[in-house]
Amino acid sequence: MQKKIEASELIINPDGSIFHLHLKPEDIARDIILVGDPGRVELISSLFDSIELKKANREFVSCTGTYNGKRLTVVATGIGTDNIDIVVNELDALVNIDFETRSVKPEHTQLNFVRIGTSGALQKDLPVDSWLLSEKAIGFDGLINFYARRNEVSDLAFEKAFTDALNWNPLLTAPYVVDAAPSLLHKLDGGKVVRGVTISAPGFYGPQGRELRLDIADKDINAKITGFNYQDYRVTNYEMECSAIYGLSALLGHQAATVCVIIANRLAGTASKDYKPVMKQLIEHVVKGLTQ
Ligand code: R1P
Repeated sequence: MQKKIEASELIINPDGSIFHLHLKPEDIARDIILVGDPGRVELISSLFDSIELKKANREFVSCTGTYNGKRLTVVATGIGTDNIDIVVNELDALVNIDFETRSVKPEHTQLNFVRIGTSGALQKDLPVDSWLLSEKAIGFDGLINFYARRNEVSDLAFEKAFTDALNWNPLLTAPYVVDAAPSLLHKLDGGKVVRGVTISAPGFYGPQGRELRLDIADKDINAKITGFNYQDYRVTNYEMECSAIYGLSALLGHQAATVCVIIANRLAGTASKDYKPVMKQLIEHVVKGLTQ
């Protein structure tokens, strides 16, 4: 007999939907596209053959429909790994917890998560408007460190090589290194896609080495990251959600991948004037890859 999850731990709204996402168990597909920007949900769902439902609460805007006859759900996460903790745990609960008995279902349902985002490049040869598929993610955010079995889903040798090479500042959270699902990477290859290793930072400015009016603690951190190599890997880009999606998916038994449009190159000092047309092309590439 599975233990009952109390009302304080899993909050279900009066209409039977889950606390933040306002979605019910029957509302979501097994293939789920995650985007940061709520406006991107409209762009993706405009490609659907049919729309089944739209829901919104705070920044969590969702739409379920079909593309080429296959059911897909799009969910806007807003910015940051703290939001990913909410989104991935609630989507998992919708399929793997029985809302009537408030217990974990005996049969596990696996979800496929593909994040489509925007990102800044840390290598010279990744120009603005290129597409970056994250084989691995390095979490500067610390989210996965709160969960048991953290070491089981992390690349501990990579973590050690990285923290040694950067002479890691002990005041910062210990970074974790987690992998994408190979089957999803395979589906998303092709087109302009380049594979790489992505850092998810817990902020846009200081945590990604940007200085406006505030100096950062380690002025060499981005140069050290760009020059870091481990086996055949190099670190390619910064964004703010990928690590938590990979880490939670691995812990919960789901598949995940992230592909981003590079909208800034931090070495060249350049930024895209209008990344929206390239984002539309990337979205078409992803929905085709996911539904083939
Ligand atoms: C910062 O501007 C936001 O853009 C990137 C970062 O990860 C962060 O969420 O992703 P999205 O374009 O998905 O929002």
